[in-house]
Amino acid sequence: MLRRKALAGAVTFVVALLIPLWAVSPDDSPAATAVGQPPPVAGETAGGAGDEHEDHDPGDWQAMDEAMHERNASFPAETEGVGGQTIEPEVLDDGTKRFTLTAQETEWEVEPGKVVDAISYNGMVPGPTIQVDVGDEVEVVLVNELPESTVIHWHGIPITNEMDGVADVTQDPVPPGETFTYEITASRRSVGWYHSHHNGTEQVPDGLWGTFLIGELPLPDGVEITQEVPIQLQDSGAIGLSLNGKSFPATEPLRVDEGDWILVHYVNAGTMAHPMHLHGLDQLVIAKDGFPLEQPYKADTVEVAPGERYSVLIEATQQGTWAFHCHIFPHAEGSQGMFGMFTELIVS
Ligand SMILES: [Cu+2]
Repeated sequence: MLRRKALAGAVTFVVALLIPLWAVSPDDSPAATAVGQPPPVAGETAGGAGDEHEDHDPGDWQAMDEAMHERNASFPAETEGVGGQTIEPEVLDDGTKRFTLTAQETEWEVEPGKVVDAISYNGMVPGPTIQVDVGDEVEVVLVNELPESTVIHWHGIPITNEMDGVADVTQDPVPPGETFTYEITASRRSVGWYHSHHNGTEQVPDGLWGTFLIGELPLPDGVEITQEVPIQLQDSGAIGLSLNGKSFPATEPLRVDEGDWILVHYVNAGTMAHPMHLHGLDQLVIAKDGFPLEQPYKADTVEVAPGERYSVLIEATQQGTWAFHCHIFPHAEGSQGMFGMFTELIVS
């Protein structure tokens, strides 16, 4: 059903890595670290993009190049945990597909040595990817093992009002230790997502979101895809600047063969827009928020605002290792090398 070769299956290798030297402060409230910050270079103080120029020591260019090279060469670095894994439903006697999402506190390794106090569905960030067919009856059982209340909202998914999952608007919050069952009729194709709608400023960027796909997008004549890959963007909270819950060098590269077409769904679960730029290969935008475009268009940079989804086809027309990143440089590349929202598309 899922037209995706699991990226988790891609061959990765462990490379010795400089343990990041910035301190992780699990006690910091997410509100206090509203925007994920790039890691500092060894020997420098932590700081955002605005500090880069002042921090730069032009006399030390060889050390800088060496440190950058070491960091960049460690990609793709191995970490504990893979987010967004496709979850299999329990199929009830009447054919209803039942999924269980357990909200829980989770230690999540965003990049090597950086383990944060996240919250998750089923122990992974992003939460499990749910994929069903058009016409399916779906139940999602929320089990709240958090020390605070929560709910789940179904963003871009056909829903009745009482199942919309907004605390104090359509339902009471689900307290710690309680469960709530959402009933969803998958009546139309969707490229959707789900997320907490209770204390959203903290719960969502700390880990409570995931992708929800219904059916398949129509593709242009003659196009067959070999992979369907959500790329879920985050920039804040415990998780910080990341793609699919990991920061470079722990982001997952996309590996394709020359001539392949792949379908990428950007899902922005963060708090700011991210212009997603792919080097060398065109992005053909075919759907916005799961709605197919009457006139698909090509772009090399696709800006994805919070809450939005863009679905893009990429044809691997040229071999090589292509940089693939958010084009806000303070989200992806600094004096320490690549970080945060940076990965590679490798065509062989
Ligand atoms: Cu960005």
